[in-house]
Amino acid sequence: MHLFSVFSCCCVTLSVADHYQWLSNLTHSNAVPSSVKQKLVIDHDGGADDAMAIFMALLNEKYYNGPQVIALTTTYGNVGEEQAFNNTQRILTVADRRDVPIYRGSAKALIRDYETDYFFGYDGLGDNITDTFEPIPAQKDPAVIGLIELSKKYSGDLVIIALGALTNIALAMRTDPNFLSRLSHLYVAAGHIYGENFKEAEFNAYMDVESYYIVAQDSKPDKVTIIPFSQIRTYQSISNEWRVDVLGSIDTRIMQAQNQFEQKSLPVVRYWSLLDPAAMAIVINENLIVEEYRYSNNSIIICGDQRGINTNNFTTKNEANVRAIYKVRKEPYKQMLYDLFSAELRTYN
Ligand SMILES: *[C@@H]1O[C@H](CO)[C@@H](O)[C@H](O)[C@H]1NC(C)=O
Ligand SMILES: *[C@@H]1O[C@H](CO)[C@@H](O)[C@H](O)[C@H]1NC(C)=O
Ligand SMILES: *[C@@H]1O[C@H](CO)[C@@H](O)[C@H](O)[C@H]1NC(C)=O
Ligand SMILES: *[C@@H]1O[C@H](CO)[C@@H](O)[C@H](O)[C@H]1NC(C)=O
Ligand SMILES: *[C@@H]1O[C@H](CO)[C@@H](O)[C@H](O)[C@H]1NC(C)=O
Ligand SMILES: [Ca+2]
Repeated sequence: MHLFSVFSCCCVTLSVADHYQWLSNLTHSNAVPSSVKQKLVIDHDGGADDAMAIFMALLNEKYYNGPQVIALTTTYGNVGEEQAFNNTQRILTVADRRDVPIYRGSAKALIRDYETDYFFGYDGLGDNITDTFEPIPAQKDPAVIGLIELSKKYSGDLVIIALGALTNIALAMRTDPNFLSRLSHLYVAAGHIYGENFKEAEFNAYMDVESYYIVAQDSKPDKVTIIPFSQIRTYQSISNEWRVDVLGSIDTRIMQAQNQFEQKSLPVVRYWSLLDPAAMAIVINENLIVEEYRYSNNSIIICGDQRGINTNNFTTKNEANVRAIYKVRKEPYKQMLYDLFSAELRTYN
């Protein structure tokens, strides 16, 4: 789906990790108990998959007493940052949550930019040109400052989920060395676990390779969970029919909008396997969705023709920098999606 040009530069040499060596395969985690005290910030790149993840978080807050969504921060990837900002306003308008603050983030990678993929249409939301939105002004502070300030205000209670290029997160980590330690948890939806079927760079990781590298370097296994797209595609590949006929038939304004947002991408896939909603499902109820995680010495290759490929040396917690989601459950995920998107119908019946 994505073609990448070879880029070589002045780099340190990184070894490719031995991918399937692991010492510990503990199942279940209770590292991140869901709590009403928790606050959630979603850093996203404005695609239809981001829209679905945002809707899930807002519905979970409203109908299941889930963490309060206290801000959305914008990055680039599926579309440019300005379009992501516009899309954020549309998404919040559809959800009737125009009160959620928007912080605008970086529009470019730290070092090298790549073309957006337009997988969800030129505007990232299915190219329905008749759609309009009432503007929501952005916060004065840029996303990096917003993230750092919110981590202070809600010290110990803030969960951040990153759904696009990692520039904002890397900048926040390097701007304030205590940023990560104040978070409750950081979930990073990016990268692959390298393997037979996943030999290419993953899109979000590739959009800012240096930022991924920084985030991995500064991570701690208690604080950072990586959600590799390879694992979602392997374990949560859902039939297009289910997405269209079952989930898509839920008769709410939000699902109708979501169907429109995916109108460019749905017809071209047989299986529906989107990273962002799958990652949000893990944030919402990790114990329901995650079957297995592994500690990993996780990084990314910066140089040469393997640029953007992740390294995952599975190891003990002591030697790991992240916890990587390894296996996820499909049926509870589908049930969660169905429950969330139909919650408002049940409430009024
Ligand atoms: C993986 O990590 C272990 C433990 O630190 C180390 O002994 C081994 O050399 C690493 N393998 C690779 C390929 O980096
Ligand atoms: C670890 O993996 C092995 C091999 O797949 C399996 O037999 C064992 O039950 C697993 N242990 C745990 C705690 O999941
Ligand atoms: C974003 O919305 C503004 C205001 O409607 C518009 O002027 C601008 O062209 C839009 N940007 C993009 C990239 O569509
Ligand atoms: C575009 O949006 C309008 C207004 O929301 C809607 O009525 C129309 O059905 C949409 N068009 C398509 C092709 O989805
Ligand atoms: C982690 O991997 C990097 C290469 O990606 C290697 O330099 C480092 O020694 C590894 N650390 C451990 C603890 O395995
Ligand atoms: Ca995304």
